[in-house]
Amino acid sequence: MGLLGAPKNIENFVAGRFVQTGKTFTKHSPVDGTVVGRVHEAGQQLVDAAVRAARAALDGPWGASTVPERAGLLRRIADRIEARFEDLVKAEVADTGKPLTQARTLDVARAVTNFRAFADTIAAHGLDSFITELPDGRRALNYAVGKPLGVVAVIVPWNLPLLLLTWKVAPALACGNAVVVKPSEETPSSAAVLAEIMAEAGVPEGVYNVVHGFGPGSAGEFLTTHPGIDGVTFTGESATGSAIMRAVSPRVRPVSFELGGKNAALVFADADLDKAIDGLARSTFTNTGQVCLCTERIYVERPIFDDVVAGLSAAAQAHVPGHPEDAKTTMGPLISAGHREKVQSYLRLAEQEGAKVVTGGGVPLFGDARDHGAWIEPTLWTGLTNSDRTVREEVFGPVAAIMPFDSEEDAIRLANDTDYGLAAAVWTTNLERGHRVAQRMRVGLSWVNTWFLRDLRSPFGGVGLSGIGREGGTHSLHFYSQPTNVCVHL
Ligand code: NAD
Ligand code: 6OH
Repeated sequence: MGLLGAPKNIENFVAGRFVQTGKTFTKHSPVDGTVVGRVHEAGQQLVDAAVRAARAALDGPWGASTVPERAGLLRRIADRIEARFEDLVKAEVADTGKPLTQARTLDVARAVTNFRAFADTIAAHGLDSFITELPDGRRALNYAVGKPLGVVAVIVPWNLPLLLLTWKVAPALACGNAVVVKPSEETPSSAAVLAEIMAEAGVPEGVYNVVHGFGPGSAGEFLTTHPGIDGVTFTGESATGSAIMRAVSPRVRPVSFELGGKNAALVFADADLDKAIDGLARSTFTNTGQVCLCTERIYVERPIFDDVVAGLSAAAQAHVPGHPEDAKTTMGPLISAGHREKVQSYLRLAEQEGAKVVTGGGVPLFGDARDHGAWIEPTLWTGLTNSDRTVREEVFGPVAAIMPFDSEEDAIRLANDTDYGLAAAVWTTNLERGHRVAQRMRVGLSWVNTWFLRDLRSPFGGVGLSGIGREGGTHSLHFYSQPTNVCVHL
């Protein structure tokens, strides 16, 4: 028996129908290693069928759909997600082991918001028009018409599976595209439940397709190398982004990449210490540190260094690892045994690099079935510097290195000394400093005295190894639609 029910058959969804294949792989729960489901892996032919179904949908009535029709459809999808809320929560929790409370308040709640937010965005969106007046007296009216990008490949990771999938599918459908989604092999379930919801909401067949599988030699590669796709929107590791870029480069397709991070927090001596520690605890440990926005580098002004280390380590120790259904649980496992191997390799590396382990550093033992899961202790290090690999490479777990700084310039230099550039958080009660430092962060998103407070209209994305492009609000519309300019002589 799986964590939240009997193991499921997790099928592909192509042209409005669920499709089994001859080849399955097994998805295990990271809570206790039990089997969650058997996933039907899509081969080249099924991926091809999905891309063709998407193209056929664009060539049919969906291609002529109006903005009000699509905004209405997105709202119906949001309503149906609310109606099937607990099914999605169960799917997400079965795959990830995250606490039920988090799946309810963050993951599935955001899926609803994503569809409503992009219904509002598309309904309110107008493109520029202007009169051209040339020196020779000619005049013309220029206006742009938004067309869908076309067949969009949506490739998403396992950390916030439904949240990140809907963050891309909602604007893609708002703009009139048809999508072929490739969920992570670690989290196939919620995309399959969403397929049922799409059908219930009246999404035309072929507009939302799901193909399951892995990256190289599997559905991910078949999709990104398929000549029928018009663009790829991808969230995942930077190295995978690089591989996808190579895959689409022969046909010069646009990409939108939300990639890895090694995000910094800067804590100034004038910060409200309780609020800062509370915020740092959230930014380091939320979702077991598996959020692209999580903090893994914490720079603290020297006079308050010991206080921050003590406060944050108390917060780490207060975490309750446990069963997702237990209301007392505050931290779930890592996504898989394989990912825990990676995180543990950094726990070993940190010690080789001379880190002092302030708290954590090991694997919790439960004395029950959970010892077959992928659990890890929240871990904090001191004694590391920016030249250590542990401080330069993304771990993607509930870990952070805490390091001192002596001046504002010093803090900015240390925070910006990274190949990544997704997010930063500045903790200070000095208003001018907050703005000044936040603006100098080489990142896509800076927070002042908060973290992961997201307005879906704001631009989201990174610089450097953290990605290409921005999504969010009208920024998403720029990727998922292609303006056609019309110039009319007057
Ligand atoms: P991943 O790159 O291993 O996998 C992501 C997706 O890509 C999966 O669906 C996978 O099957 C697929 N994939 C892998 N290789 C592929 C290939 N060659 N061609 C096509 N598809 C391929 O990432 P992950 O381990 O699932 O997720 C964790 C990573 O995601 C971390 O690096 C994290 O920082 C990043 N992430 C970034 C953001 C962001 O918004 N910047 C958000 C969440 C996660
Ligand atoms: C990455 O792991 C989290 C991304 C969050 C969002 O894209 C969002 O919508 O807030």
